[in-house]
Amino acid sequence: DAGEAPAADGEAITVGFAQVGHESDWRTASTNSVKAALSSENGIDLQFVDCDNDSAAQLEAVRNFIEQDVDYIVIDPIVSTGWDTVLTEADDAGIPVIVIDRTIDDSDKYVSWVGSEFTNEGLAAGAWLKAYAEAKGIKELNILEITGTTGSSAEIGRTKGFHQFVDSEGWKLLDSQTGDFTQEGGQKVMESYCKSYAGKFNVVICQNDNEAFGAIDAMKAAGVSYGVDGDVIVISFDACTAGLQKVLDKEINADFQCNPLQGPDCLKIIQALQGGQTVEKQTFMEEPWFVSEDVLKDISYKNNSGKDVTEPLIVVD
Ligand code: GZL
Repeated sequence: DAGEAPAADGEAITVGFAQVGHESDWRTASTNSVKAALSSENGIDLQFVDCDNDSAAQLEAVRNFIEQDVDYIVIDPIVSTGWDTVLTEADDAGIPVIVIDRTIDDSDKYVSWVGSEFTNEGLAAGAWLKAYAEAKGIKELNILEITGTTGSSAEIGRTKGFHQFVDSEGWKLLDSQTGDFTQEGGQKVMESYCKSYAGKFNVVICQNDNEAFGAIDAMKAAGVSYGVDGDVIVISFDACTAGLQKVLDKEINADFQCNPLQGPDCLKIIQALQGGQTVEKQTFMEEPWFVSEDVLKDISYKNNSGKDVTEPLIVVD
C-alpha cells in the first residue's frame, strides 16, 4: 500500500505490471523498457505478468496484485473498456494505478497515463497518403486496411484518424479486417485480400509493423508488386527497427512511429509519488514519421485537438 512509504531500511517498492502480451516487436521493446527502469537497481521489486492478449487474464492479474497488496500497479490495457470495477477495487485498497501506452476509456481511477495520441497517428497517415498521391499523380486510391486488436485504443485511434481522410477525400476503402497486431494475422488477412481483390487495390495500411511484415510475405507469394517500385503503397505504424529496415529497403512507403519506451516515465511517476509529489494525469510521447522517398518534406493536417499542425517527415536512406 503506497500510503506507507517502504520501511526506513529502503525495503524495495513492489510494483505489479500487467503487460498486454508478446504479440509484436513493439511489445518486446515496451517490456524491455519497463523492466530496465522498474528494476532492483532502482529499488523496485517488479512482478511482471504477460497477459497474452487475453483481457480476462489481465483483469485477474490486476486482482492478484491487489491481493498481494503491491505498492503500485502498472497496466498497459489490452482493450480500453471494462476497467472501472477493478480500478475501484485498487482505489479502495489504496493502491495507485499507472497506465502506459494504450488508454483506459471507461474509468479515470488511475493517477497517470503515459502514451501516444493514436488518432493523430491515423490522421498523419491520411495526410501523408493525400500529399503523396497528389505528388505522384495517383488519381484513384483503392485501399485495404488491416487493423490492430479490436477495441484497443491504438486500433480505435488509428482507425478513427485515417478514416477521417477516407471520408473527406472520398477514397475507396475496399475492406478492413483485424490482424490483431501480429505477423500471422497480417499474413492471413492479406492472403484472403489477394484472392478477393486481385488487381483492384493500390494501397494497404497495416496498423503495426508485424502485420505489415505478414502482409508483405502474402503479397510476395501472390506475385503482387508493392512498395516504392511496386503497384501497392504500403503504410505501417510503430517504426520498430525491423520496420525501419523495410522503409530503408523501400518495401514500406511510410511508417508512423509509436514510441514504446515508457519505462523511464513510469519510474519518474513512481519516484514522484513516493516523494509525495503530484503527477501529470496525461503525458504524450514524442514520435516522428518515417518515409522511404524524398518526395515530401512535411505534412500538414488538423490534429485530434483541432489544431492545424505541420510535421516533418524523416527520409530513411
Ligand atoms: C501501440 C501499441 C500497439 C503497437 C503494436 O501503442 O499498444 O500494440 O502499435 C502493439 O505493435 O502490439
